[in-house]
Amino acid sequence: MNIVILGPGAVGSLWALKLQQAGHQVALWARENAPTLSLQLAQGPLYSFANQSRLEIEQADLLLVTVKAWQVAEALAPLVDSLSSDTIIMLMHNGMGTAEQVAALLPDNPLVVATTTHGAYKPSRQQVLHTGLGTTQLGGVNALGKQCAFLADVFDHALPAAHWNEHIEHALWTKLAINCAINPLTAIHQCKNGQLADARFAPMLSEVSAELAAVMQREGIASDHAHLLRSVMQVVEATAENYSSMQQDIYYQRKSEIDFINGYLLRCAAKHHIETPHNQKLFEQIKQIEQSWTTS
Ligand code: KPL
Repeated sequence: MNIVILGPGAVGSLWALKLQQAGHQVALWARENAPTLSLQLAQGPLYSFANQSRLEIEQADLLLVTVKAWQVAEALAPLVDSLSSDTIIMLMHNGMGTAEQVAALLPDNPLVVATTTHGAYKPSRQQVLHTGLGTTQLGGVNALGKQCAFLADVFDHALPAAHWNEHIEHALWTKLAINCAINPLTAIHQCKNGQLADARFAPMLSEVSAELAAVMQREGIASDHAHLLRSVMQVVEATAENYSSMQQDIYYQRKSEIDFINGYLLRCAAKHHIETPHNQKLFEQIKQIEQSWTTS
């Protein structure tokens, strides 16, 4: 396939290398103004990729969007006129709420969303490390996207395991619940994920999960509080030594994904007239931290 990766951060670069090694024609669309960019996996060989090539965009069978949720609409806008309506758009990032934005920008394109638990880290502009084996779930958003189940084989061949999920919104909501609980708390307390196992965080983690379960049920996603809390605690344990992406964003004073994580939950809760004070509190605390950078 002709594949363009929009936003080759850690996860995007990992997929760029793995898809290229699996035999696909892969190009990048990064912010850097350079005709080519090189990437290497750990100490492996350096691979060169075309960058910011309009021709590659016009010929793309798949555009894999791996920028952060808040960057999706802005990053896609300049490419809209060059994209064919046959190009599959695949979104892969934390949080929810961007599929609606992309559907408005590109209403005729097949739209697919993906969620992955692979760990990736980019210690420099060229090098990417695969820090944790995971799984990737893909699923269609619109009618054309739902016909793209073959992509699971493409992704599974490049970096196993990948599965097609007919109910991808279930997987996205479960991931959202995990991110709503872990990300803001680790960012506010500037701690590793594993430290959330401390008893002082138990009431907050439980309340956040209960609010998520209530909103999910109204959104038609089968879920219960105990099951969600278990999923959160499993990730706390499995990623105990990691810093969450929001902890890192706040540490480096970068804009966080809060609007598409707890912020998305708050928008859904408001639609259903459900009170979600604990998610609201976490949302406001992160917003306050972000605002303190511009006012100080
Ligand atoms: O997705 C994550 C993130 O950091 O954004 C978790 C699952 C919390 C792992 O750190």
